[in-house]
Amino acid sequence: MGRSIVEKILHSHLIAGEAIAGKPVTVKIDQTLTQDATGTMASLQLEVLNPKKLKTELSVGYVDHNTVQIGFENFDDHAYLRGIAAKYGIYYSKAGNGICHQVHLERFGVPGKTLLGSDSHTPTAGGIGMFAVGAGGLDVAIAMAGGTFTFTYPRVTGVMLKGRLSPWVAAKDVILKVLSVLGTRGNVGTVLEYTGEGVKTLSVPERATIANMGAETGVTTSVFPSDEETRAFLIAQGRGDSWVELKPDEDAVYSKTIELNLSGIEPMAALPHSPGNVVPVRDTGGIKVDQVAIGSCTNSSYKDLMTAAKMLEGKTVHPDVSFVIAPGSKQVLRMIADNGALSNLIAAGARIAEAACGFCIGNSHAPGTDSVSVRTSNRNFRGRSGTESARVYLTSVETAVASAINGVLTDPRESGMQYPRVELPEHFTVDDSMIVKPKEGKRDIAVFRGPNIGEPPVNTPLPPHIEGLITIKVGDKITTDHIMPAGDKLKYRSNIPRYAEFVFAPVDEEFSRRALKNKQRGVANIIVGGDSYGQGSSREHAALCPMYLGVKAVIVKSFERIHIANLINAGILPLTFKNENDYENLAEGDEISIPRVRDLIQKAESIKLFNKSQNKEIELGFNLSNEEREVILAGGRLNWIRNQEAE
Ligand code: MIC
Ligand code: SF4
Repeated sequence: MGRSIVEKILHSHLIAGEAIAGKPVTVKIDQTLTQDATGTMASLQLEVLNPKKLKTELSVGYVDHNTVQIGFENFDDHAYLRGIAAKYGIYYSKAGNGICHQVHLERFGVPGKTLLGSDSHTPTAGGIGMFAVGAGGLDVAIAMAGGTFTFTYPRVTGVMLKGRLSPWVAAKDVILKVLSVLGTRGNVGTVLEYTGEGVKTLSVPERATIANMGAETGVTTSVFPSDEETRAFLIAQGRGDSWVELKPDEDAVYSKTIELNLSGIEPMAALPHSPGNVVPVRDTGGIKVDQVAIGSCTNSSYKDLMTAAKMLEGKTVHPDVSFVIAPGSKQVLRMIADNGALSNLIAAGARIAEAACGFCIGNSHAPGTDSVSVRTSNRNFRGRSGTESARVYLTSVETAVASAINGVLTDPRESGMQYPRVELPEHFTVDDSMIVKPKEGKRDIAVFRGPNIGEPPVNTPLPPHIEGLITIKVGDKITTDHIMPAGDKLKYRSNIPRYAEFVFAPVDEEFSRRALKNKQRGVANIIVGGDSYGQGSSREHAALCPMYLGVKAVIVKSFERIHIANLINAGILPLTFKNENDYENLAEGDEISIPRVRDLIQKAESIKLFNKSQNKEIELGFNLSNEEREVILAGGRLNWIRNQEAE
């Protein structure tokens, strides 16, 4: 039987486990990436593991999220990260060099290799044919120290592309179309593999846009073939020798196939407040726009910014629109500066932001009260922009620029402009001067630690019984932005007690105080949720901070992949309802007990919860591998590793 690209890469990296969908496998990790928002915690954890030498071929630490630097915290954290990079042999990409995923694609991505990153958009590198997966910081630290990652062997869905995109239709519209088909839930355990004749009509940055935002469907990753386009991209980056061909066997078998005719796709928009709320732009009926923001790891490539610059040549944006552009990398910014496109953008009225995440994570350019913001980023969860009442629409660069000019959400085909075809350059400007290369064998480095750097939190072993309260009950599609908001709180990422004050703040500002009080009284906190709990960001703080507040179990209808792994690593018990209707039989404030929980987890037997307040019994299940059960019993991954070492 023929193999898909995913199977080929995973087979060549398999270390343990059976390559059967749904079973746990351990694979070799060739490369890792971290970014500063998750990287401080990952680094603290790496220090606990304290490897003599990293086991990866390449590890890169990027600074791209926390670059606003209001107060001392960000700069101090950067200095800490730089020290850790030098100490352990990690490449360090300085603030201003660009967004991790864009820079990694440009400078480090290699087809056929595996990449584990402490950021949910790590799959961006699938655009260049990597098997690239997002994970919590601890899993990435473990991959750096041990060179492996354990996860569920995926089902592979083939996305068969036909035809080619029409003028004004972009890669972003392709992934928005995919999101309209797959939605944002029910895709856990799947990988999307793009194949078919249509693939070769898409450049690597376009493929990267599609792979990037595949994260919003909840799939493990998305992978493209490595072909002549990939080769041309690598040659243009001065890295032609990294190229290998990668394609599925003729008789490759997919667990499911989706056909997508690129020629039939039209400009699309994701409406507030979910990337899955996708409609054609022409159906949106002229919504007045207050802000347009171009950038983020989805759409900040050279092609994206050149498209914007060409569309804006000789024009100015609508007087009522605030127009922001954040280039994806120093390379992109230099190239548009050198060829004059930057001047077009400035002349048109663009506010040029740093080559960083910026507006995407809500730590700058927050829109106004009740305003409409059209963005080329990948997430429009309520409040993520930094403004609770703002309505964020996600579109392509073409749609965003047409809207900036008209002041209303505009289908670019209706703009009356000539379509600006942008070709990729034969040579990108290569300048790695903001990437600090680690020196060989230098380990005796004193790492700077500012007052913001805390300790990695450690849990206690799972108790024999859980006696507690339902401290909060939430609904479906709770994102990690709901659990652990970012924006202006981002700077507390390396300080768990402080950051924990904001757990669930967008949903219930009192949660943190309530939970801490319970913890101090020796009462366990339990979270109850609905379907697809933990969507979005990989931030392990959405598990670490609840753990710090004494959350012992999370009971939901279903979990998203990265978040459940983070809960397990933190030693929080992830449970699901055997009968989903029992969701109704738990209310906030209910007193519950889970007798013999430790014994039942040890024996892998199903669990009964007693709702003392309602006098009801509820059956709960869990989907944990043997190792994961051990991790839960030990009170989290760090304890488990210590126990292993002691043995
Ligand atoms: C995001 O887009 O939400 C982030 C910020 O990049 C996160 C990582 C984080 O929370 O630090 C992600 O996507 O994983
Ligand atoms: Fe940065 Fe936004 Fe991409 Fe997250 S989604 S890595 S915040 S640009």
